[in-house]
Amino acid sequence: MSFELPALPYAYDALEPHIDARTVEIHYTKHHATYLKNFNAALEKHPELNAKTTLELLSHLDDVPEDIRTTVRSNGGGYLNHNLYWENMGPHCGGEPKGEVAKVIDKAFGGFTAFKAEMEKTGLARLGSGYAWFSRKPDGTFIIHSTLNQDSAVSEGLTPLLVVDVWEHAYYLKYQNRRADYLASWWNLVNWSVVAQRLGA
Ligand code: MN3
Repeated sequence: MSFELPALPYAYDALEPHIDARTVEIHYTKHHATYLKNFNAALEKHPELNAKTTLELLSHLDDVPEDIRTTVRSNGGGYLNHNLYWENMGPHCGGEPKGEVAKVIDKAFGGFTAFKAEMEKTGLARLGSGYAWFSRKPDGTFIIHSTLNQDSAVSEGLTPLLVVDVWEHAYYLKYQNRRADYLASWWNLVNWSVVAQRLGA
């Protein structure tokens, strides 16, 4: 068994003008696809792992055979993190969260404005490459945090609700080094109904 690239839930140009079509195309067909290819190649060496899901592998890295553990961590992480990233964006999205998501954000962060500021600050503070996340902890509380390179929130025992890729490949063509501008514009793409689904799951 091998994992597959999920179909992008919109056209390459659907995230314009916030993320340009060329960036989406390269990011999805080259970066994301390469993580997947390397992840599958590593798993081929261990057919005994066939029945495991990506989530199971990444949330129990210590159980992954040592000879492929680093590859699973970075390339399996790259595969899963991008799946989550594409899914939690879309055209005609953005705006403010509603319902249960809004309640959680108000309670944990003191409102949407403070939540946004914290996510942006966390994304900006991520030295080098990585992700900023809004996740649920095992104790049911919520956290905004970042991970380095392709490390995944799930490997830290967290349940990801919303993620933004802050690798330069996610924004460089349009924004060059201006990660802050990318993050500020990115809110126009957030698909809050996906966040609500993840919160309910
Ligand atoms: Mn990326």
